[in-house]
Amino acid sequence: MNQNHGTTCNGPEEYWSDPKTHEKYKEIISTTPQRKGIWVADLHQHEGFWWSAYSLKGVLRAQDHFMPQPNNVILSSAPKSGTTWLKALSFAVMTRSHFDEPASPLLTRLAHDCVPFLETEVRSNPQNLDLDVPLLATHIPYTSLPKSVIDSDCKIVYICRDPKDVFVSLWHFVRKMNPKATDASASKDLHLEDAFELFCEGFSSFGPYWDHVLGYWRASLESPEKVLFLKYEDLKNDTISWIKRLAQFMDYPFSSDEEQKGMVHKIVNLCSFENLSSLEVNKSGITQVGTNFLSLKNSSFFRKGEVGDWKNHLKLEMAMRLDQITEQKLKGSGLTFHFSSNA
Ligand code: PAP
Repeated sequence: MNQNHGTTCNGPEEYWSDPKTHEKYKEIISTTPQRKGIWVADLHQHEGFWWSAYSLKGVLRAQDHFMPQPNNVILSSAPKSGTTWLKALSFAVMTRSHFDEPASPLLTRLAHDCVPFLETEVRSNPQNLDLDVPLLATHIPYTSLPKSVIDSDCKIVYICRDPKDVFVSLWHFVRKMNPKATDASASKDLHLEDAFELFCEGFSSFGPYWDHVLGYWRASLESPEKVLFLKYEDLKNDTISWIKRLAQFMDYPFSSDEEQKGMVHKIVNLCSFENLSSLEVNKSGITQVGTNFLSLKNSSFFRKGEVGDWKNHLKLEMAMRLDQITEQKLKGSGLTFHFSSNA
């Protein structure tokens, strides 16, 4: 894969380190409302969402400079909604002709090393792949995406998940983070109840969660040819059908010959939680977020991979409260999560 993943930026690479640009973004960020949220550093409010300063800088940069290629497919999600899985599946679909020669890069690389984020540098393997795969990922809410993406022909695949499972996944994840930056501190003592309040209030990285989901939901209704909207639970329930739909949407449809030869099943198995979480790279590798912001064990992206693990963490009244918020926020949108709090 080449360094740009089939993607170009409008301007020299130096914009990342240009002192004037750096100062401009620092200035914008310093004027935003700032508070504690579910993250290792304070969150900043910008365009209706809460971001870490690191992500916000990346978003501002992307808004100013990112130019997609028409064949780019952008995999979008709020954190802990199924990003890693969607990256693996989409990458496997697009690179299936390379599976046996030698073997899929997914066997030796974290999915985040195969599909880069638009706004942040998250990687454990500094070597680029020599396959040119036009995939990118982002956690940026729809309304804050670079205008160049909205105006382009590139497609967007969005994945969302039951907010109760997102919250539980996020709480576990943040507690495992090991920040190196001086303005950050570890969250291993963050109590579930405190984190729950913050999540309900929308004070989570890229939150409020519901606003993130609704932005893409509305876009998928307006432009179904541009935005494919997926739910983690549907993907779990019927992975085969949804992979076929995903492949079709990305313009990489399976031929009947491929289907007969079991290619779809091969991809499902390759990208299954059981398989990916058992690979050495995902058990023992370390990922860096930014050059010196924080480090994470690759295994922290693979915890349980189940629907409904919230039942092992949330009291019934907490689950009911989150469901009520979800119902209220999504009211009238046509989007529903059919997940009973006492199921
Ligand atoms: P990210 O936004 O930080 O990249 P993301 O991949 O969206 O995280 O979410 C991680 C969740 O996806 C974890 O859920 P859990 O905490 O409830 O277990 C992780 O286990 C789950 N996950 C990772 N890979 C897979 C997979 N192949 N199949 C199903 N779920 C997966």
